[in-house]
Amino acid sequence: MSDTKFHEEIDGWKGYMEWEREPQKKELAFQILAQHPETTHPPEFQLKPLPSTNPVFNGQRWKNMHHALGYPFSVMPSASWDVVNCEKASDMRHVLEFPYNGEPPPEKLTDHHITPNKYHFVRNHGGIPDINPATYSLQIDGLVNEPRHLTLQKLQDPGIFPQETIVATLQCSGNRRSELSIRYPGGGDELVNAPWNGGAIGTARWAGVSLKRIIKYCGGLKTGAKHLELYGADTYIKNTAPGNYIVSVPWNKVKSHEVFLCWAMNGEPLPKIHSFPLRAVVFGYIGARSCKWLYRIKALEAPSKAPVQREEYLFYNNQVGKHNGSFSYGLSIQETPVSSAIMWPRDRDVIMHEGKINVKGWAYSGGGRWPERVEVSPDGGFSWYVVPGDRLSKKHRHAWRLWSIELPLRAEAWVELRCRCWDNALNSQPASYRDIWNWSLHVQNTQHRVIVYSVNQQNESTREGLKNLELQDKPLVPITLSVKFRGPESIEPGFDDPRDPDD
Ligand SMILES: Nc1nc2c(c(=O)[nH]1)N[C@H]1C(S)=C(S)[C@@H](COP(=O)(O)O)O[C@H]1N2
Ligand SMILES: [Mo]
Repeated sequence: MSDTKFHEEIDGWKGYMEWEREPQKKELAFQILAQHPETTHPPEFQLKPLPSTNPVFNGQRWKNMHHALGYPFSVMPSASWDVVNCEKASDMRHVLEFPYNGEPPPEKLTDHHITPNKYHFVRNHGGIPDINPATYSLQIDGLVNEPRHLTLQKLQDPGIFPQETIVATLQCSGNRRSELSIRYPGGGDELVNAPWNGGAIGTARWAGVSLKRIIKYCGGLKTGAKHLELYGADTYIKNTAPGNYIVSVPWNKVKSHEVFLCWAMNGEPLPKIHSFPLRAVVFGYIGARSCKWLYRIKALEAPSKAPVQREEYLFYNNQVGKHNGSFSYGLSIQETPVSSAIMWPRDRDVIMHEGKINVKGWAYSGGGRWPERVEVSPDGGFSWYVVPGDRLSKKHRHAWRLWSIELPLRAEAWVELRCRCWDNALNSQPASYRDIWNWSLHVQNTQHRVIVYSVNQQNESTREGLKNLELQDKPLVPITLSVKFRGPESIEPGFDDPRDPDD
């Protein structure tokens, strides 16, 4: 390793590279990556249907970039994969192997009001830092009256900071993106790297301290400070330029005790992949603001100018794309709009039933609003059935509600099931995908559709037909399998006439 160009900053912090204070280092990395044209190869997925492999994508482009930089970056792809295999359930749907992105299988997601840690989705932009808690410290600087370094021990001292727990949902702004991208594709880094289904959402009981108290401990903010910039220790390589993962949150949000710094998730220390030993959790905002591997907080007058804050997570008007856009055309996405999704049944399922089917899903609204009503339609949105109150999980200010319903279903056909949520401010979800379409395919919250083939055994002919298939030992599923209709004996009198007009 004598030719190592990059050195980790702190002993015991594997995978932490400081870029923001080291412009020369940043320039060097940029030069190396620019000389490796293979690192800028187009991503694996554009307009084609997603492959059914797991991992769906392996992130070769990102791996190449890490290998090109040499140690310690070169070992991160495999180290990251080791952490995944150790901390996540084996049936996770690995959307991207590196940087790791994964979501649980849909039917597992709605099994628990509090998502088990091993099934909580993961959205990473880089490798997974491995930080020694004994040498952990959080720097607080910028426009605070008394800048400080706080050790984990200090942060966890209940004599200094009261500890709090809260049930809160995290959702990636790209959740449900794949429904949109298969109909109306868009651009943006995340489309190609995170084709999420409806599983980039999870709920945990977080334990930690309110960031407001920490800022107070630092003597409060100086006049003019309005935003807090959050620095993540991981390296995010954006278009061959490496940087730390940096976002910001408005002081207003912090002031109302809606930003916690957390060290525990469901009564356990944070898993490495979810940011051991400490992370920010910003309630009701898109997941992107909940900075992981947090090592620095800087008070600023204006929102962060770092690329993740200023150039990503922007909601453009329908007319804007890379051919005519600029970052200033986009609204910065903060609070997440009301959404819901059907997790069971699955799209294209064939369902045999007796006039009712069990439908299950989640509903969530950001900004401190909560699902007040969930409705499900068996007919593409003509009629809606209300999920009974006792089939909705508990209400929290900042968390989802899981729901289920015995949905009346008369049809003998392909039907489109839909769901929609009304939050407590009576916001609901748009019906049309184009209403929500935005260049980077964020916050896709249309009424969720699932298409199923309904086989209604309340109908006599259906019952008879199924019995007949059974006698012949022929399966109904897959319905594309060629099986003859019932034989000539099923032709009723009058029907063997020619069906042409007589004259
Ligand atoms: N340091 C850092 N923080 C980060 C990210 C990241 O890549 N690096 N990803 C963000 C995004 S986009 C989301 S959706 C959430 C995901 O949190 P989780 O992986 O713990 O579910 O973390 C956010 N915080
Ligand atoms: Mo995200």
